[in-house]
Amino acid sequence: MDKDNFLEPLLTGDTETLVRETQKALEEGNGPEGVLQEGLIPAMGVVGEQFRNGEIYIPEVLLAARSMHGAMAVLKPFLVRTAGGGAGKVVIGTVKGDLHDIGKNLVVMMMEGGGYEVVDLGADVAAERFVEAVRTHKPAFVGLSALLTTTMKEMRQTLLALEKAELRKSVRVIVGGAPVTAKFAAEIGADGFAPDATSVVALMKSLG
Ligand code: B1M
Repeated sequence: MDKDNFLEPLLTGDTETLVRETQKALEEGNGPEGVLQEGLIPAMGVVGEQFRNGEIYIPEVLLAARSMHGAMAVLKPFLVRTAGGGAGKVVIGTVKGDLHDIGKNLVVMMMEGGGYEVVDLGADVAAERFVEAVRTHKPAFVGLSALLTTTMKEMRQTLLALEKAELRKSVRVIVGGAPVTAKFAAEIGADGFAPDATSVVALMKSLG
């Protein structure tokens, strides 16, 4: 599979072509996780590089994000095979001040595929909203995503808020997102870190 097949439609926001390329890759026998890891995510990485280098601007990145959502909708039925949520409940969101939700949405799909019932709070979620959701839904896990170095601190705030509400011991908190590391996760006292969506379920199973 060639990531360049996905790059051009991503860069031009051509959702129709991106969806077609995604379907074609599946029809050629590539698994949905392969299409993500070897095609769509590396292509999105190039979008990020071009943005960092000033070759493209926010409107192009927004178009790419919109097209990426279209491609993810094609993959979703293949990733979310297990119904019922028998494995337990998860509350997840992208932390306050952070609007990036593509990676978090992929993580949600993988969790659902792993049999978890997911309460997705969306993006830009304040610590208090996580606390409230834990009170309401009584999940086994809380998942926090951050894509900006400036919003990583909100993960710590969320953990502190859970602690203050005396809910910290009732949940396992897992964190992830491009700038997040295992070291950072340990520093803020999270229970686990997953570098990508495909390793999330294994991490959760290992935490029990
Ligand atoms: Co923004 N952005 N962005 N952006 N954006 C990045 C993150 C950036 C690296 C681009 C760059 O400079 N090269 C940079 C961050 C720099 C930094 O802090 N280190 C950046 C910036 C600077 C910004 C703005 C500040 C730009 C501006 O306004 N000047 C702004 C901030 C807005 C805000 O959030 N307040 C901004 C805005 C945007 C858009 C809105 C235009 C758009 C987001 C649209 C959306 O998500 N709906 C956007 C996008 C698309 C990107 C890039 C290009 C792509 C992100 C993405 O979707 N990647 C990104 C560059 C890049 O990452 N290459 C960039 C694909 C996705 C599948 O990967 O999200 O990493 P990722 O998720 C992975 C893992 O991280 C992990 O699993 C996922 C799947 O494998 N994972 C978890 C994620 N969450 C997890 C949770 C877990 C476990 C694993 O457990 C709970």
